[in-house]
Amino acid sequence: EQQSTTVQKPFYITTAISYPNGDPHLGHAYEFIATDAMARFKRLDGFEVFFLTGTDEHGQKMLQTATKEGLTPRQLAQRNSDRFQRAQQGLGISFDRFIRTTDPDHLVACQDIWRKMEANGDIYLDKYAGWYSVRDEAFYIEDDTEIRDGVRYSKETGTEVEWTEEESYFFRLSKYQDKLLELYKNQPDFGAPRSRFNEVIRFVERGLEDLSISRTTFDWGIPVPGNDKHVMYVWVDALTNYLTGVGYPDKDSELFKKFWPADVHVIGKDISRFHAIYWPAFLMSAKIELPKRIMIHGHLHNNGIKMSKSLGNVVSPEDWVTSYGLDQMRFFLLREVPFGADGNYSHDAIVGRMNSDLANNLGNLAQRSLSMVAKNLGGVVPEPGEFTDADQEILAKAAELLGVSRTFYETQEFSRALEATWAVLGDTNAYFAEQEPWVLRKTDPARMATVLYVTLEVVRRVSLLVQPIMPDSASLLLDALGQSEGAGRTFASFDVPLAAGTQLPAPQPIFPKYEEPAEAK
Ligand code: ME8
Repeated sequence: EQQSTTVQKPFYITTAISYPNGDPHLGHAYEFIATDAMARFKRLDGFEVFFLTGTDEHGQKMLQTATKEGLTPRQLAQRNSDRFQRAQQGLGISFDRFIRTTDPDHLVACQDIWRKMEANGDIYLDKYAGWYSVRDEAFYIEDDTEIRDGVRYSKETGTEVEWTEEESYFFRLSKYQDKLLELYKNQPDFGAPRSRFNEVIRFVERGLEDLSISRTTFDWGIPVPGNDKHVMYVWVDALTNYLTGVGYPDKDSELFKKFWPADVHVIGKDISRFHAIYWPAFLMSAKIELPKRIMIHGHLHNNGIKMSKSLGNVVSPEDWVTSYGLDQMRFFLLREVPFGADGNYSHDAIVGRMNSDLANNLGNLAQRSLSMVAKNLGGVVPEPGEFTDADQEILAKAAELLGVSRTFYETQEFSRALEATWAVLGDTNAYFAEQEPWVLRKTDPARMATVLYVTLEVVRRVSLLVQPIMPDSASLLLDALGQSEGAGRTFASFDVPLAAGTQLPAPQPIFPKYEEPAEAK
């Protein structure tokens, strides 16, 4: 086949690596699902995808939590990293590697990039005296802190900071201020969305101080090469995971040559500075190509209340899967909130989406057209007659959806891709109601067959396109439409119309309406 001989373009995408100092929450799930949808979309669109995710296991926060729980940091990391990996599997996350920063190859990568930055004259030994937030694993200058009730907090994140004084290696971040501003100017899409990227740019414009990049007061980290009194600052270690994942420091490896630089790092708004300032500066210093894009998503709130471990209002992703179904949850999270924005979730909001978007607009349309084909046409895809203007109009709208989706996925605007898709479903429902195929059944069976064909053809295109978001349900829909597995379900088959004569299996409802559990008040 022609398909198999074409060279696939590579696409490298990552999530942030989670701190496994607690259990995965819905905010984590949101990021995993969005990144997974992107990875799946690119695979279906003919790219060779490498999708990296994992856990960020070193640092003072992990050490503190372990001590509290009576575990060694290694035991805590092992237990909770496993939980994160299982949670990802439960969410259908199609990662290619689950990296742990305690993996042996990661130590090699970190020590290598350190030596490169050092060789470039960007690392020096001095003394750090300043404010450190263990919760954020971040250093703050005094002006960015404030005292409330005798306790000092970071103004920006509200986390407690503590005075820290120790011998430390520093990275010459100040040297990169102009180079970073130049990067932001030359590559206006380096950070997205624009509003969040602008915050980063303003921060750099205010001036950068050199960054403390090692610690001596604990040893749960990667030893600094040549001085193992020091462990690396956890963010040097954490960011380097994106290189380790594709074979660094072996720059001649197949993996590295194919996939570096990364196409997209998907991260949340609280860690944009680390990714859009420190990370490119480290890479410039080590003379490694920069990633193409940092996609900064917003945070999810429970009816306006931020979720966090310390507030005790963490929602477990598993509970969501149990209550609503995996595909329903994946759909809701990506449809409800524009990806760069903060957003709310609530039981009512997800039930609303399940019932109107999924059960009514998609599920019902598929079920009604498929069961009419089953009942009246022996379950065989009919040969359509000549298309009317109404037929052509709806078919044309559906045919545009791949291009529209590509454009929105390119910028991770999942909600807009789905909105456009559901607009066509809305039009198709209106078309179906207008055409009244159930009346045509008696008056003009040939015309009924054409209307059913057109409707199924829209459902086919939509089913192909929603695979990245709802892999299981889309697969059931494509089964119901008699579409062969594998290549028949990639976007290469988007323009291959339903073949008349295809025998379809008996239709099964795919998107049930949400019903309150019996014991609920
Ligand atoms: O920051 N809504 O790990 P982490 C949406 N280890 N996203 C949220 C969220 C919420 N309520 N809460 C957190 C770390 N996130 C570092 C990353 S990367 C080299 C190192 C997102 O477990 C958060 O923004 O605290 C981040 O992108 C991810 O979850 C992991 O957060």
